[in-house]
Amino acid sequence: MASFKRSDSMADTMPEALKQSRYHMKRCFSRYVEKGKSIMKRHQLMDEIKVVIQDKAERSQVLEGTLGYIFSATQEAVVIPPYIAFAIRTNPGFWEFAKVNSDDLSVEIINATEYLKFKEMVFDEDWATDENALEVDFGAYDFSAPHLTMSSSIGNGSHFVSKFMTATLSGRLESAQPLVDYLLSLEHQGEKLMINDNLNTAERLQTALIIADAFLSGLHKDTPYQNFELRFKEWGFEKGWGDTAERVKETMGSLSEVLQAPDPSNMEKLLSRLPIIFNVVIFSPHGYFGQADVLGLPDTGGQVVYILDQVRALEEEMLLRLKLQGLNVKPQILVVTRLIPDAKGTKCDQEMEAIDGTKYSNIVRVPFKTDRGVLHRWVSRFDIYPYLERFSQDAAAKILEILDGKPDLIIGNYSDGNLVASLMASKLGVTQATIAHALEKTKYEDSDVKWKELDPKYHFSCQFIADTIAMNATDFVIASTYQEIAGSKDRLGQYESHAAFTLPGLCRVVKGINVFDPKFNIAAPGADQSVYFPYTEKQRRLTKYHPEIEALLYNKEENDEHIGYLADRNKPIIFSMARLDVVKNLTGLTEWYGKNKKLREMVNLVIVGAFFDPSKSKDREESAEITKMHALMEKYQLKGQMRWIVAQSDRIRNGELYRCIADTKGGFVQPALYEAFGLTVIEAMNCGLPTFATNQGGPAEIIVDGISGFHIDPNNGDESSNKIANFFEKCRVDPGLWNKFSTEGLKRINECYTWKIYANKLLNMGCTYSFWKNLNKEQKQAKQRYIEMFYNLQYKSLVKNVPITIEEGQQQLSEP
Ligand code: UDP
Ligand code: LCN
Repeated sequence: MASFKRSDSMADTMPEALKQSRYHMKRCFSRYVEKGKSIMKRHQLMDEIKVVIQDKAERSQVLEGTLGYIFSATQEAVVIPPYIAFAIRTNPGFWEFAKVNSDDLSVEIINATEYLKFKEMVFDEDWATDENALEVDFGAYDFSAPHLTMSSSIGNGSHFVSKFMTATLSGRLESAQPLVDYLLSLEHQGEKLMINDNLNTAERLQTALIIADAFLSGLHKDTPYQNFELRFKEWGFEKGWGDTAERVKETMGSLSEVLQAPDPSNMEKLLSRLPIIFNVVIFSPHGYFGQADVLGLPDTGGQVVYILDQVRALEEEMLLRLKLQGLNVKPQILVVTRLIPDAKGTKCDQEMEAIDGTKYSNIVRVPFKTDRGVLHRWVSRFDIYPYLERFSQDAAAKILEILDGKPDLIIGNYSDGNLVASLMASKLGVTQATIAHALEKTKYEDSDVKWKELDPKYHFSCQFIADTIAMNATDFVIASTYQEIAGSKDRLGQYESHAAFTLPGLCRVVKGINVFDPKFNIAAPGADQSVYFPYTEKQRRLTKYHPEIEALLYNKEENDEHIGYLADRNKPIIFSMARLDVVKNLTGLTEWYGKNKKLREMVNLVIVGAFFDPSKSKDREESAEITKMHALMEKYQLKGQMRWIVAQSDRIRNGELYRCIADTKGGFVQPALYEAFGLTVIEAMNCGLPTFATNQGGPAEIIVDGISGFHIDPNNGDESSNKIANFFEKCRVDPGLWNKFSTEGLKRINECYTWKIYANKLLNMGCTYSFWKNLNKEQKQAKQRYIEMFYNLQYKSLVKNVPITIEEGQQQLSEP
């Protein structure tokens, strides 16, 4: 059999491969088309093969070469007898499509658009064959922009952008004029920075830098900028180069290098030192967004924790950079969210709230308004779309008032925040970043093609279009992990799923987003290390909480806060904490534990999440999970070995709770069916808890399996619970093993997952993409016009289908 290289295309190999196993394949393909039109996922295709080729050895032989590779790389297939079209993902971001005739096994290679049309035939034949069905192609505006080409480079965009920039600025000295113009444009509240009009050409700037360098060489390195500020001004230099002679010399050195012969490392260094970002606006509209008593309320979770920690880290880094730039400026960060008059005891009805642990950062709340007035009630993130345009206008006015000018960077969070950020950034001409946390599209199978069925509940048509608009409008995307962008070998990336998709009857997005666009960057969050620190740091331990935590874990009584009890307190505790969504799979973990005798004998189980009365939940899914949890405790008779504690919103105490679990030589388990990133994983690791986390999503990247923790397969409970049990069994004989995993987890965190690393990366990106945007003004403007048209013609009409909440005393208007 011909050997198959990963680089070979399907066009070359598929016909021959089918021919080689013609007898079996003909039977398989007949089975595929037997049931008529459908979409089949990889596992379904494989199941059919198992039925057709029952003999294991024979099956292995058929699947051992090229065919096996094609089937294992197939994400799905669309069946429309007699044809079957395969969507084959050869590598993250690389797709091929092939249409096979089941009668004669002939193969036609098709493109993404043809594949989408074929797929639409399953759902809406008239629309699929309508020549004038709306096609959206964002790629049409990107043809001249540089792109990455290797899967392994995805997510490292800013580094590549520096390379592309150097190419643009290279050559004759005049090619560097865009950089000079950019430097000339830098200012803060009307005060010029870096250079003034005396140095308005690359040549003049280069000469002045040589003179300045000679002058600086004669100064002591610590000489403050003020001592030579006047002389520099005469030469054409303004503030911003540095606080001391040494720093100024270094920054000027980088610029001189770039002017002489641009190289990416000096380019990156120079840009990261420029005074570009003073004020940042961060959008997280949906609320409840607050600092106390909001975790556990619907739709709030990691996103709130992430943003508050992000702000603290960002402000600290901005203060440091401004000092080093020699500027006496107070940076401001505003987190802009929704004001909810019906605040349920939280502070979400307050207009301004200073952010703890910062000097100048605030939460700003702006209410949702409609023609009927202010909306008092909370609305789910799925129903939020009708309020966003008005919100973005009201928020813009408020922000301009507070900042007394435009922000320098606008960051959106989640679909709603990213759309608002896009609207505002394009209106004000400000650099934009987006953060998704979790994109909804991949969470629900076939959510695009089945949008009509799902829309009444989720309004995915609005969401997917809003997401596509924001991804294209933004200057850069901040992802927490590689898999969020481009998935893994087997799993589709969250962004990647927007590369080409279709909403039959509405629009066919033939090029949504390209994961090879250098706008994608990975900057993983951290956990607040003043809250989540190792259990071994005895002096810092918050012993005042110990009696409360002791009662929470061990007292025998059942009350509103905890049910179940731990009879044997000498056993280690395995711990998990999350919102009680189905996807978090806390009930799955409970079931694994219930079933695994050895694990039950070895350790106790403590779960934190939700509350106990299912009828009190606003969320159907949560309510069903609560009921299931009670049933499992009953079924497996877990009382005595398991404690279920209600959601805990005091994060300081939660930090100590993780450490108390570590005191028992226990572990943390994150069993989610899918987790976008998983903050609890890094919180636990920061506290020194050996961690077992899902291999589906972000945690698979955070933990190196068997070194800094363990991966567990949420779809294979027995294997996972045995993996946990085996670890604790080994620890009984070798206590050093527990310490090893505790230490290695911490090491991994400090190397890769801290807010300090994050803030540094984020500010560097802000600077890099602000300049990059400037270099590509025309292309960006053209794309922006296309986005506006899509927004106005498509998105806005979809939003009209989302009902507006009518509150008591408000009149139903004829038009929503
Ligand atoms: N959390 C909490 N109390 C709870 C459940 C969760 O404080 O009862 C916190 C948890 O410590 C973490 C965040 O909520 O900081 C959850 O973030 P994660 O990324 O794990 O999941 P998400 O909820 O965002 O999907
Ligand atoms: C949302 C999620 O689902 C989590 O996986 C993340 O950790 C969290 O946001 C913070 O980004």
